[in-house]
Amino acid sequence: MGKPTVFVTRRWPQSVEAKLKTHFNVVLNAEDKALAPSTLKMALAQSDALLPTVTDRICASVLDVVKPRTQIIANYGVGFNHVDIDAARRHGMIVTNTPDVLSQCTADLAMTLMLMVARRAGEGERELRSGTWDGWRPTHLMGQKISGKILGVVGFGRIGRETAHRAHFGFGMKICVYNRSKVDPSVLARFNATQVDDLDDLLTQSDVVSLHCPGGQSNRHLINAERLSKMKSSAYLINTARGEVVDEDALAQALWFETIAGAGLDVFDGEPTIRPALMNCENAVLLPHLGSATRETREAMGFRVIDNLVAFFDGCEPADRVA
Ligand code: 8YV
Repeated sequence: MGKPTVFVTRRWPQSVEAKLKTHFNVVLNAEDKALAPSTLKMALAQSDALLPTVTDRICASVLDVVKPRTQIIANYGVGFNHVDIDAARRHGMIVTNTPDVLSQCTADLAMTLMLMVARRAGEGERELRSGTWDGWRPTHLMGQKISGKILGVVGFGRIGRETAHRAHFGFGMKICVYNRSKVDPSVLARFNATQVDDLDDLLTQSDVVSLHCPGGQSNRHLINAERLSKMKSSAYLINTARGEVVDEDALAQALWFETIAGAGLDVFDGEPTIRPALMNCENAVLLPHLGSATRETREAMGFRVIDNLVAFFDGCEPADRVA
């Protein structure tokens, strides 16, 4: 039997593409632009595996191919809310993701956003680059201290825990956790964390709220106008999870009227299009989905996809099967 054909929807780090080619016939997207649904359908009809990213909407209508050749959708990324899992199952395809390898870097970015927004780093950089900084003064761009404050972590999976670790051991923050299921007390004890059963309890007491739950329908607008109104006026919201978890119109209102102090966002509903209302908020730090964007992590994500594919085509269960 010849090598399986795998269709890669975006360019990957060179070393990963090279390794991929040693195992498979690889079809690359030379232009590295997000693909049209018709191209994704063609890929499903002609390739043994589809290797998508967050920029590909693998919805029911894309998966509805008369004779799909694809048996495995091996996602490059931990979040897979852009893949319709039920539809993939119906078409007899399995789905894998890339957990673990991006937890540390995504947590680092949550800390980056937390510090940038609380210390007004984005505002300061914009001021300096625009040539309007007129020198040091005691009241210039005063922000808030992060050390010793209360961090509310929403979703206590791998990335939430890595963020808690950095915040607690690096910045002496007290950790409050909200999670769908009960977290093992020994895990909470590692960070001296407390778990609350009601999200509102976390929102009312936290100085920083950091989102680490999955996207998808069940968490859509988890943070809405009502929930934002529970936050302290001095508090910050950090989102490195998925844009849809936050009602961004409500968030823009809260930022504009300063009912919360600021937000640090790495992900957006409908990205890469950003709501003008958010763009206009000086108290928001906005990054272009950089959570896992280090060479080490992006390579590790690719190698993890390869491990899943090799296992699958060898007739074994891939380690990171999610459906
Ligand atoms: C990825 C992410 O870079 O893995 C995820 O879920 O959000 C990002 O860090 C992106 O999703 C790749 O598909």
